[in-house]
Amino acid sequence: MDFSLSEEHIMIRDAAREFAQTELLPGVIERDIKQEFPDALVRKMANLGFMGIMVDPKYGGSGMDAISYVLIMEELSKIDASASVIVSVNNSLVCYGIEAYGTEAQKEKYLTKLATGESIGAFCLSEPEAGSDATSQKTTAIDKGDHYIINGTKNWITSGGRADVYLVIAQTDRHKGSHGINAFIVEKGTEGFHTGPKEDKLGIRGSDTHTLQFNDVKVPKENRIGDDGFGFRFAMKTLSGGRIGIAAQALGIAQGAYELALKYSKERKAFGTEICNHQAIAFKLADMHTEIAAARHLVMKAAWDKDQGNNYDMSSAMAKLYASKVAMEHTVEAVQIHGGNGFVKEYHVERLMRDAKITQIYEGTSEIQKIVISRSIIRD
Ligand code: COS
Repeated sequence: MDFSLSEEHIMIRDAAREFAQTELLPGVIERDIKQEFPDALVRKMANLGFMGIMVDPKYGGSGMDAISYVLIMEELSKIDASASVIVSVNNSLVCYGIEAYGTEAQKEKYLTKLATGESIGAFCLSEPEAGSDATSQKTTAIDKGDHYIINGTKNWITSGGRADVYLVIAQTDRHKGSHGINAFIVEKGTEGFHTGPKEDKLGIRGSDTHTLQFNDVKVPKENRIGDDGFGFRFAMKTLSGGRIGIAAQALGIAQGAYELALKYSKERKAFGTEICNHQAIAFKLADMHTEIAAARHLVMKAAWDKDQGNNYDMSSAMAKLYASKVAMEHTVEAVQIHGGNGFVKEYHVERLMRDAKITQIYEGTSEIQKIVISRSIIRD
């Protein structure tokens, strides 16, 4: 057993840390207030290889491992969770989905542009009446021989208004249940495909979240991913990797809030001493440090499972469940340590607290993670 990072991993982490400090930090408060998508920063992240971290270099990717991916995600999320979710969805849900399960033609046409950041990807599973209950897809895709016709509504879609390539999950045969679902690649601008208004969100306000409408959208058959009926398993497999990314995002949010709280507690004085010298604050810092370290171990274990070729359905669910809980609880504590200053934007922790909440909801709520974990332990 070896808990140390390799020299290469340290270099990757430090490059992401440097980028987050110098590029993401300066405008992060303003982007949050204005709900501004970081277009220029996405291009810079693409130049660093962050949009296709794990993709094979022959498709324009960086060819890194999942450990590198979580290191990058943690560093970006410490500063700007809106930027990091764009990276996470593009990497784990869209690039991975196409690389692992797409045809060679799909990879050549779509993956290279996604991995280099020339295109941005979105993953469309959630619907107004099918969020956690993902088999109850109402969006339909009717087989018309050489093409499908898609009708329906998808919502809470990350990068919904900005993406170029959309992976759309739809029902092709409702009598077959989860085996009657397929996944399709839909291009922006396809006739009948409309983007609804942008959501006004509590957190990750710099990311671009929309409802999407599909009205008789014609998609060629070669854009279906995998064999007929593979769509639900495709979504589940892809989301398992996505959950590693979101767990790392939650870890980064928690670590960012902890670092700010520690620094503040060493500077702020009350009752004649720095507040870190009061046990009420010191014990909060001890809990944060311990639980964030535990979350990091779970996140690393899930990434390691993926790199080893092990099944990571359960380890990714455990990492996301725990890291998101730690992020939520300790960002609240970071605000508390900052007192009145924690309640104003300038000190960053109120934003991290708002950003933390979504990590307990998207890519499977905490309750869904408990279903995945409990089913795995009962089955095994
Ligand atoms: N890998 C491969 N196959 C899987 C799988 C996985 N990780 N998870 C489920 N399946 C298969 C099952 O084996 C089953 O196949 P069979 O019918 O051949 O036995 C099929 O898929 C249906 O699975 P299951 O019966 O477990 O479906 P449920 O309706 O009970 O739902 C949960 C399972 C709750 C785990 C699933 O709906 C889920 O993850 N929901 C949350 C979705 C989500 O994350 N939404 C957020 C959207 S992205 S922001």
